[in-house]
Amino acid sequence: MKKTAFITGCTGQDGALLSAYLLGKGYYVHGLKRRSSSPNTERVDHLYQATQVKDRRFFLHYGDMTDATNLLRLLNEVRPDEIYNLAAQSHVHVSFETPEYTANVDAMGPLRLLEALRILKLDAKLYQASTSELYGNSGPCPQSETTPFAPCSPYATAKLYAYWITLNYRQAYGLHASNGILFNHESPLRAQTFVTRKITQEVAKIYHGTSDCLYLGNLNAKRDWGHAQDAIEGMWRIVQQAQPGDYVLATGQSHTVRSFVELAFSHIDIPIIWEGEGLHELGRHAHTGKVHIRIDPRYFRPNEVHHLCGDASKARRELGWSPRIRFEELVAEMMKADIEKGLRGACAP
Ligand code: NAP
Ligand code: F7E
Repeated sequence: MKKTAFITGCTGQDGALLSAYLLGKGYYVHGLKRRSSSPNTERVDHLYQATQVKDRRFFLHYGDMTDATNLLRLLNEVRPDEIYNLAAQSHVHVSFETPEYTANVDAMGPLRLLEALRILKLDAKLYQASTSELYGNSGPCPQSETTPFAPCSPYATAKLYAYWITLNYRQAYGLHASNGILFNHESPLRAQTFVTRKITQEVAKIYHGTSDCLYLGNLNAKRDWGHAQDAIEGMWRIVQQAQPGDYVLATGQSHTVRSFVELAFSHIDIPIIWEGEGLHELGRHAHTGKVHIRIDPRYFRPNEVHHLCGDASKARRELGWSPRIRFEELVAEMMKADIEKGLRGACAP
């Protein structure tokens, strides 16, 4: 029998990729979408259209993680086999500006889902989108499932509550509820305010001559950047386990923002040299001397996480999961996609 999945955050990067992945496996997919005055379903519109004619397996429902009765009603109507809670105010920097809202969505939202499961006595497996931000600057790299948490932002603190309440409900009520502790994962669908996509989009604009300078914050932060498609497969594998659990999904390699920038520029044959320090640092075209990167203090955070790099040994061992797409391939794919969008005129600011 075909399985049914309920995906919150289905209009985001991961939600769109997961929807496509599960539809490809023959699932019925029900996604939660927020009411918005401007379009917010662009990442899934093609899936919706492709499944409307003779193979109606993709459904979108209005809802919000701050609305408990809406979630309760939808879960009662859909009665899914699997729930993927991907909805979140997912931007770390923005969470310093909107801490209460972030807590409501990212901490209380998962609680509302868990309560709905308990009240409805739903026998569904739940995936909670936990994050490497839980570790903050807690200690040595690489971080694994046993590394202590020390969240450094309202986002990470809200996600810490979500992590523990998922684990509590598993222990207290026997729910099949699991945490995926995912390190940064990217794709051409990544939102434009995250640093990787911001870089590839701006470098593509420089290539097309519609921009000449990229403004960034901390160039020295290090992240374990994997591909979102690999992350999606890991999420699904976590949910397929006979027993619930908590798993790190990561590549085990980290890179600085600076090296991401250099690699992105290399795709348009611009070698970068760096000059100056701190707010006065800049990146120049090594041959023409033109300045292509400047620092803007607006992009520094009140509290920074300096280095994240994950140890996914448990996922390799128990899930048979390993990342397939290398960092260099990820950057190449994102650059190619943004350059092509620019050619089609979709790269306008
Ligand atoms: P994303 O692109 O920002 O997508 C977030 C999704 O949540 C969007 O569909 C968004 O809807 C929805 N959403 C936001 N607030 C909501 C609310 N109040 N009610 C209902 N839906 C709401 O994030 P992502 O990169 O796909 O990440 C997916 C999940 O994994 C998030 O929980 C994130 O915190 C977590 N995570 C991500 C990474 C990563 O590197 N990508 C790593 C670790 C964990 P709109 O489209 O309407 O904005
Ligand atoms: O920042 C630095 C910034 O916003 C990465 C989310 O998916 O992954 C993501 O959170 C680094 C930080 O991602 C700019 O200071 C420099 O050190 O792309 P980001 P993030 O904060 O790591 C985790 C795992 C999640 O869970 C989150 O949901 O890049 N940085 N200059 C900049 N960052 C941004 N956004 N913009 C800049 O101009």
